[in-house]
Amino acid sequence: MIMIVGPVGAGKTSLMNALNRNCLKAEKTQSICFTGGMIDTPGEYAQIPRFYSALMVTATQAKLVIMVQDSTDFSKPLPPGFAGMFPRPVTGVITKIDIAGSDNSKAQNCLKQAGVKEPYFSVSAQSGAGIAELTNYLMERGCK
Ligand SMILES: Nc1nc2c(ncn2[C@@H]2O[C@H](COP(=O)(O)OP(=O)(O)OP(=O)(O)O)[C@@H](O)[C@H]2O)c(=O)[nH]1
Ligand SMILES: [Mg+2]
Repeated sequence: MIMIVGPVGAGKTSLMNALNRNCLKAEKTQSICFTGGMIDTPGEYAQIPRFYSALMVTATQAKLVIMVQDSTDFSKPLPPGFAGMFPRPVTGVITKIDIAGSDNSKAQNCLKQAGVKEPYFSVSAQSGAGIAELTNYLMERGCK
């Protein structure tokens, strides 16, 4: 089981759908949701400290946490050291690399600030870029 966390609109549900080879269009996630071997979380849970404890408790049901950073929107930064709060290994995923103006190195910096260790995976749920590499990594760790 994998849990996906990150700010509102960062592309968590779209990433989950891409990993599940599901071409549904993502709707806004309203609550913590277990589907297809993954735990999708609403962005508010990563942005509002009142919700952190719910994320931490839910993470105990996952083997690995994916922390998502949008490469086109830096207006909702992850808190410094955020990854260190999770009781599970955290993998960084940079989303929306298909969009013009996407800034991969800035996104890497944000993940670093949030305490996420490399390697980072850069993906597009839209074009499918990077999804196979991330899937292999998750499979090697027995998470998929
Ligand atoms: N071009 C492009 N758009 C993307 C990509 N991933 C997500 N989006 C778009 O970004 C918007 C937000 O995506 P979601 O997957 O709903 O984001 P989320 O992180 O699940 O958001 P919450 O559920 O609100 O926390 C949607 O309009 C998606 O279509 C991508 O890789 N490329
Ligand atoms: Mg969502």
